[in-house]
Amino acid sequence: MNSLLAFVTLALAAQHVAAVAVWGQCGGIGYSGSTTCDAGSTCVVSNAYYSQCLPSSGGGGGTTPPSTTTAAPPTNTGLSGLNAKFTAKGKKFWGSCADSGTLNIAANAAVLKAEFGQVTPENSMKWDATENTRGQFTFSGSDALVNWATSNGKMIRGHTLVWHSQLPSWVSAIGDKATLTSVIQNHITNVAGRYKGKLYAWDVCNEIFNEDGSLRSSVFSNVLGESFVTIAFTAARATDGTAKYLRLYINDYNLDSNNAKVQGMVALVKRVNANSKLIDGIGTQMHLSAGGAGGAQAALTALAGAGTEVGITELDIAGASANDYSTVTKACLNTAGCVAITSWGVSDTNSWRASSTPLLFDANYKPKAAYNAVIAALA
Ligand code: 9MR
Repeated sequence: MNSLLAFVTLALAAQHVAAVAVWGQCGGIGYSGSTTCDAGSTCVVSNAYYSQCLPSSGGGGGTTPPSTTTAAPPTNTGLSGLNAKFTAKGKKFWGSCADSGTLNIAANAAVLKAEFGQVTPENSMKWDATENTRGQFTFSGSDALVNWATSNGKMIRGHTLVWHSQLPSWVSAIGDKATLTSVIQNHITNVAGRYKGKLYAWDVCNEIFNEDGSLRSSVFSNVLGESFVTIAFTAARATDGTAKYLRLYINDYNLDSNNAKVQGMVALVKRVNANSKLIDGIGTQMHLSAGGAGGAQAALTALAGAGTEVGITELDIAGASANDYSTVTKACLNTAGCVAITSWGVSDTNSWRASSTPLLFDANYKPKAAYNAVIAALA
């Protein structure tokens, strides 16, 4: 079928998409389904990325939403609607990492549904999870995350395509440019391709810098030099090239003040984008130590100077002081280029650094003082 015929066929098919049932998605950036709701319900915009068929006033469509919708915050639990308050300030979402293990904890899922607008797979989209053996792809964990997010109206940040860690040894053993180039391209084509049209962003490259701003030694930089960045971003763009909303990110840690690593990041993004704009966003993970938020504003301002959007992608703060969380929240609010925040988990009990209790919710999934400080900063 030639492309014109394919387009016409698709357009005709789109005209015959059935109306959306009450509580279903009916619009939003990246959504391609029907925008017509069943009788008795109306398509209402939740945010730029999600519209939902809600019962029209006066009846129809049932009385209670299924548990898979973006429910209003439960009452009497101390919850205030974190994501709703953050998006009301013009930001895209306040998200959290997740995966099957945490999605299957009912209390955790309830908080995610009520309070967060986006999920990032904590581990399930990494190279060791998706292509542990060359050419054999496994998507069980990542499909579960994507299906949960889609049915609950949450945006998704893909994490991550090219990273030196959680990388199978067969990739690390590659020694020639041609093989490594095609292995990177094949990995990205398959993994990003599977979720085409469904993700808000991809962390295409993760943690590629040393602390002094130079390129970290890895199989990617050792074999290909800096060109692996362009190879990876070009492959990701080609995989999902028509999705105008898809943001391709470069992501790293210790970008927490205007330091040498920030400078190296900004310089690389400008260098790569000087040829053609491949990199849409810089992710600063922000795994902070206690009292470590003081440089956040300077870091965000410097990163935004690269000319891309900036996201705080893995926020957690040892001790979770109200002051630190408030400082980070205000720094993002105060930086036009800072578009979103993702917490690296909901409850301390499931955190990769649980012993430092760095998150907004305690081991009982109850909001902490840090949560209240964030809500106060969003007032
Ligand atoms: O939170 C993730 C943890 O479950 C894994 O064991 C770990 C393995 O490397 O990765 C953690 O997530 C990391 C993220 O993918 C990249 N930035 C640092 C995060 C914390 O280590």
